[in-house]
Amino acid sequence: MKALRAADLPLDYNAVDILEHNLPARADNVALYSYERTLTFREVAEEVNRVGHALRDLGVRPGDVVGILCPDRPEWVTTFFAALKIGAVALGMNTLLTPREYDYILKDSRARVLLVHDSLWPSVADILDAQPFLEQVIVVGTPQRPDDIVYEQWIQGRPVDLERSPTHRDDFATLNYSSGTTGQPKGILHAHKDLPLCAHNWGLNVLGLRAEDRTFAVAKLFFTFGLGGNLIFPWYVGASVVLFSGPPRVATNVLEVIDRFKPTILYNAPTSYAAILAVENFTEQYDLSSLRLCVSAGEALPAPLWHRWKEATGLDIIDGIGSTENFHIFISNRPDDIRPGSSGKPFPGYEARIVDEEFNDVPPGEIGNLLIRGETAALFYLHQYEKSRQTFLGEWLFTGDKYYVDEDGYYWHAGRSDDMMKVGGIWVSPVEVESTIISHEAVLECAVVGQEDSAGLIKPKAFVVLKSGYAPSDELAQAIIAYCTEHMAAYKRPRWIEFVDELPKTATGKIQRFKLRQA
Ligand code: 3UK
Repeated sequence: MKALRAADLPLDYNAVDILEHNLPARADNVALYSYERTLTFREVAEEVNRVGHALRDLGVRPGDVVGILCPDRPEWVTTFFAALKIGAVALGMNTLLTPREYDYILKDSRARVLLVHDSLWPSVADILDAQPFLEQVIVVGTPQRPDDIVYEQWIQGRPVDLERSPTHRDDFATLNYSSGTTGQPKGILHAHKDLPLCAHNWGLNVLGLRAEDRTFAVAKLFFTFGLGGNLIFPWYVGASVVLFSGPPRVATNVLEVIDRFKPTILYNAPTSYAAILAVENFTEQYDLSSLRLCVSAGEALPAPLWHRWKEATGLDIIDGIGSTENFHIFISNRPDDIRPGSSGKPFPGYEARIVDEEFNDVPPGEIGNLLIRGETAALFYLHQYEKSRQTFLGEWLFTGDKYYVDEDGYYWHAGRSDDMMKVGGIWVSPVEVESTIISHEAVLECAVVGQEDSAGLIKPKAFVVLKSGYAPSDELAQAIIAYCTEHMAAYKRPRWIEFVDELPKTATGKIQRFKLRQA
């Protein structure tokens, strides 16, 4: 399993090649399935060229930013590749943000053109007039203002061939905003080279994607987990993708898409695996037999959940840790080498170190800060000099994750640097406590944060969402605490349990422990 290196790519590489290398050999194969349209590779490539002409006509030049605020639909994909092909930067925007956040991102990114779906119009209507950099809005669907251009008309009659911009492999291709625990979201740019490197080194070498596969991601294309897994990697190997434009939070939506479009690979986040498992008789109601493999990322997948999924579906889940900073996954389990509950091992293309606060390597079994060296790391956070210097440490990237390695070389996530607790002078990972609590029969979801006790010392507190059929009570709280004492070192047990209806989460499904700490 040899890693693809940046130096293996030609200097004048453009990542639109990931789409176009499928022509002519696979031109008439289906590239994209969706409720809206089904498109072959040829049809996608031709529409990409039309959009490319349309963007150039608007004056979009190499290096300019093109915003995409649209559900996962064909127009998302064609605009994305068109931007890359003409040397512009595609900004995939989270569809779940507030007007204030869109205002910040449009200004910070300097986007000159914005593709917006009419369903998302209300979120930007009030902020579009006051944009110093934005020049043109393209609407997918019904136009909202007299000067807005409608996508269909915009591309109509344009030539179906277009010359590639001779981008350098290090030119920027994508921009994504990642929300931190504090402050404004951070703009993260990736170069053309990062896309084939991730596709090759994880999608092909680790996951084992092949041309016969059909992928489906619950994670949307605006998130690099979805973008890589459900567009870039499958097309890199000639496989097809299933796009779903609706809300993925509803587990039955996800099940319906699988039942109807028959993907072979499912990318999902742990929370959503749990939500599917909570749907009664889901394996009888929906046909999941097309699936051969599942992937989990975004947060740690607790071992009990891995086993419950395996028991219910017979399918393995490949858990891997990735980040927007690295574009995608950099430590991963493998189809033939899975340790449930762990993130697996680094694979060719990435190296990992686990270090203490002075950057000395810590011995196996000891928790430290995870550093990653690989050629897909971003170089900086846009307009955030100080945060950039704390994260991008030359060749090494400070992930902000706490990890330890077991005696067999598997990496175990132990929370974020800022979520860790010192309890009685010893590190306690909220993730470990959570995975014990979640294995209790009454618990659907939980989050553990540190809270000061009467002596001002930090102790774990658990926020628990119960499964339907269970009601909050003091008895149940005590039973869960007793269960924890039985199943792990007693000092790690939660001292308090608070029952809640739901946990605060980011748009991408990560539990926001900092919100619980503040509460
Ligand atoms: C956490 C995980 C434990 C971890 C992502 C796959 O999540 C992605 O990107 P983000 O920038 O967040 C990165 C942070 O999320 N995390 C992600 N995966 C795991 N923790 N186990 C995991 N398997 O704290 C990491 O630093 O939103 C995931 C591919 C692309 C991505 N962007």
